[in-house]
Order: sequence, then C-alpha cells, then structure tokens
Amino acid sequence: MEMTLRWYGSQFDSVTLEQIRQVPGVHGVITTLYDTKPGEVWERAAIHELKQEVEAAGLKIAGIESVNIHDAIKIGTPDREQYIENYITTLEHLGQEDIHMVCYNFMPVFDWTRTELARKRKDGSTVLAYTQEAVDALKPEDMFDSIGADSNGFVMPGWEPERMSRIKELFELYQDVDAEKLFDNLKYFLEKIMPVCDKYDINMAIHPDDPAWSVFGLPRIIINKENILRMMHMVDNPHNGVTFCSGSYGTNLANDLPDMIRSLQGRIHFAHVRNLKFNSPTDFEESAHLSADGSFDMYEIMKALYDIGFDGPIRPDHGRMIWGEVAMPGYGLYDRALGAAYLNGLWEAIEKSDLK
Ligand code: DNO
Repeated sequence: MEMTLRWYGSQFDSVTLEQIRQVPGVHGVITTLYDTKPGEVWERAAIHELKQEVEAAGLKIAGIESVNIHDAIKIGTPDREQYIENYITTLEHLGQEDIHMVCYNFMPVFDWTRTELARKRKDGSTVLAYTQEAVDALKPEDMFDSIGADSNGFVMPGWEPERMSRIKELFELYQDVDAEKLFDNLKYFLEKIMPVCDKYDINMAIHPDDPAWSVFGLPRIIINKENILRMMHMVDNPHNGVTFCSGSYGTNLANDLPDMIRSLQGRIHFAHVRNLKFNSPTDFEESAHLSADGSFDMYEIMKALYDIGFDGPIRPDHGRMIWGEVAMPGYGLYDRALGAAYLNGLWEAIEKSDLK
C-alpha cells in the first residue's frame, strides 16, 4: 500500500505540500482541480501544472479525488452524452499525465452528509458527527446552510454553493430516479468509459454513499456488500473498482468491514481508513483513528487489506480538529498525520508478523 494524504491545492488548502512531505511514510497526495465544476473538461495543461507543483515538493500524485459526475449522467437525461464525452476527455488527459486512479461517487444531489461539523468531545477536540434525528428535522436546503455556517470559511467537498442554490430544481429532476434507475445509469456510464480506462490503465474507484442509506428520500446504492458486488459484476472489468471507505460503509453497523474487503479482492483501488464512535445506531461521531477511541477494530480492517494483497493508495480520512488548528473540517493536518502514522504502524506490525 502507498500512504497518502488528501490535498485540495495551494489555493484552497490550509495544509501545505511541505508539511505533508514531513509526515513519516507519506510520499504521495490525492488531489483534484478543486475549482472545476462537475461536467467540465479538465485541461491537460492544468493537470500538468498541478503535477509539477506536487513533484517540486518531493511528492507524487497518487490519484484524483474526485472527478465529479454531472447530475445529467446520474439522472439519465439526454444531455448526459455530452457530459460523458467530457468525462472521457478528462480521463484521457489524466492518463496522458500518467495518473491512473480516479475516485468518484454516484450519490444524488448531496455528497457525504453530516449534521455537525464541530461536535465537541471530552478531550476538547471537535469532530464531524451525524444524528438521524437531526436530519429528520431538517429540510434539505437548511442542511446546506448549517454545513456552510460551520465550515471555517472553507467550501466543503460536495457542498459547492452553485449546486446547492439549485437544490429544489435538483430534487425535482431526481423525482423519477429510483435505485434501479440509478444502477442502470451507472452501468451506462461505466460501459462508455471503460475503453478509455483500458487504454490508459485508469482505475476507477467509486466512493460509497455516506451515510450508507437513503437521505431525504433520495436513492443511494453504494451502501453494502450485495450492491457493491452487483456493481462489480454488472461491469466486470478490473478498472471498475472501489474506494473502500471504512467510515462510510461503517455508518451501517450491519456492514462487516473486513468481510467486505475480502470479498472485493482485486477491485479495491483506493482505501480511506478511519474510525467512527457510535453513541447509538443513529448517532455517530468521527473519532481518532485508533481502535480504542472508536467502534471499529482498525487492526482487522488493515489486516483484511493486507491479506488481499492491497497495493493501491490509502489515506487516513477525516481527522479531529486538535491543537488549535483552523482548517477545513475533517481535513486539518495534525490528526490526519497522527492517523497516517498509526495506520503505517499497524501495517508494519502485520507485515512483520506475517513474514516471520
Ligand atoms: C468527504 C469525502 C467525499 C468523497 C467523495 C468522492 O470528505 O470522503 O466527499 O471525496 O464522495 O467522490
């Protein structure tokens, strides 16, 4: 595996490449052109410039998170053809720049959803948290305002103001899209892009829906073992793979994370590894990565990845806000650096005990 950190670009991130370079064991970043909108073509020159900047800091681009999918593709409107063409051109440009992993998601309207971005924990740190009761009491448009108010002035990934200003219109467009239609539209998209992925050896890594159930009545399909295996079989090409995100699949306590990992051997192209602390089945917060701080056994998760021979990029995921840092919620430097060191430590121990 290749330990990385997510980085949003020097214009958007409070964390610098120089800082990332000093996190032990981190040699790559997962990045994006954060100011492109879903559906736009990524120009090769812009990708090249980003790559040069990362390499000048002594790091490499280990993959992209995310090239977002335009709603027309998810809804299946006639103009999806143009947006798929644009996506293919973006993939060509990435391939030409020697970038071979692309994370994306297929969630309608909202990307990941949390009800609090700064819940205070006993140790004084603040974390992202979710309660179903709070979602049930909110209208979708209010959700956006509450996310915006707590984000320390950063635009949160998946919560871009332009999209959110169209929220009512978007809900109407999704009216006839149920889970089966969403599966069909995902299949249609993947079949169209697989030839370019084959040509440039690009691994597509779908991110799970977070939380792993329907919110505000919108269908969500990338939520459990059955559905993800269905997706793998429906387009049975090794370039059609997954981002295994423990914190997203783990929102549903019925998901057995190590078992899911084992069932996806050869198809996990990227891993997000983080812990959650459940206070009840419908209330959880994003704890420190350490097993003892949350509800998951992080050793078992890393062991399953090791056992299937996972060799792709991995990153610690959302961290707590600690030591007075002001950053995009979930994406400060300090706690993610602690997470990277911890996950590297688990991996080293698993590897050494296996080789003995
Ligand atoms: C949140 C992230 C997601 C993820 C996208 C992938 O912090 O895990 O926004 O990047 O869903 O497309």
